[in-house]
Amino acid sequence: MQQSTNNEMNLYFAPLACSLATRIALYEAGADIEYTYVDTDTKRLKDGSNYFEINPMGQVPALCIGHDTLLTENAAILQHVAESFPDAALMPAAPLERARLRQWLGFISTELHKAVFIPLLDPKAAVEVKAYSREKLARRMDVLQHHLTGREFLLNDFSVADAYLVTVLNWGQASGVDIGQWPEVREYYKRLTKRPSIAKGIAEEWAMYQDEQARKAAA
Ligand SMILES: N[C@@H](CCC(=O)N[C@@H](CS)C(=O)NCC(=O)O)C(=O)O
Repeated sequence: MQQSTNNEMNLYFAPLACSLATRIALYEAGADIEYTYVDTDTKRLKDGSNYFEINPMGQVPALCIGHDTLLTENAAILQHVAESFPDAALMPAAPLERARLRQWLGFISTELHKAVFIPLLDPKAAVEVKAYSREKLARRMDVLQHHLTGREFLLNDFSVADAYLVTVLNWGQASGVDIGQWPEVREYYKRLTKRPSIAKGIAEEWAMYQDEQARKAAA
């Protein structure tokens, strides 16, 4: 059931990219919105239009709100979704707990997503860049391992930060990161991927990802 009157949203996404976090948050909220596929290699939509004309960074996620408002940056989009669908309780209410949510969104975005996983995933990243990211990986995963010990979620309850973290941990295999080295992190990931919103989002985007790969291989 949709829990907000704000139903004029369109999420620009790429399969299994960081935009999956927003999809999970929207599924948690029961939001009925549009989803538009972006080929992040060619920066084209399915109808051939140039995505740079929509988002000059050419990145996903981007959330179109109404007809002419574009919100970018996963951390901002996730907080906007949480605030637009308050009944889903995707972010805490108390100021300090909200600050903790932002702390984790910042950590996931800058310390994990951009500093570690993107260079490891990017076939164009130089060997030295990958080595730098690998060197940064252990301390960041150790911090997660320590924090997640004895906890179900990053905060007291499920939040958009969990949607983002599970999205990034989902890149473990593709990036050559064995998250099994951090058992609490692995258990957290395994537990969260059973959550219905996450299982559905990953299954749908995995199928789209395979289609995309097959299409590109055939081209
Ligand atoms: N700072 C952006 C980064 C988003 C980002 O890195 N998106 C990736 C997919 S996970 C992307 O669109 N990559 C294509 C590109 O950078 O050209 C955010 O946090 O939302």
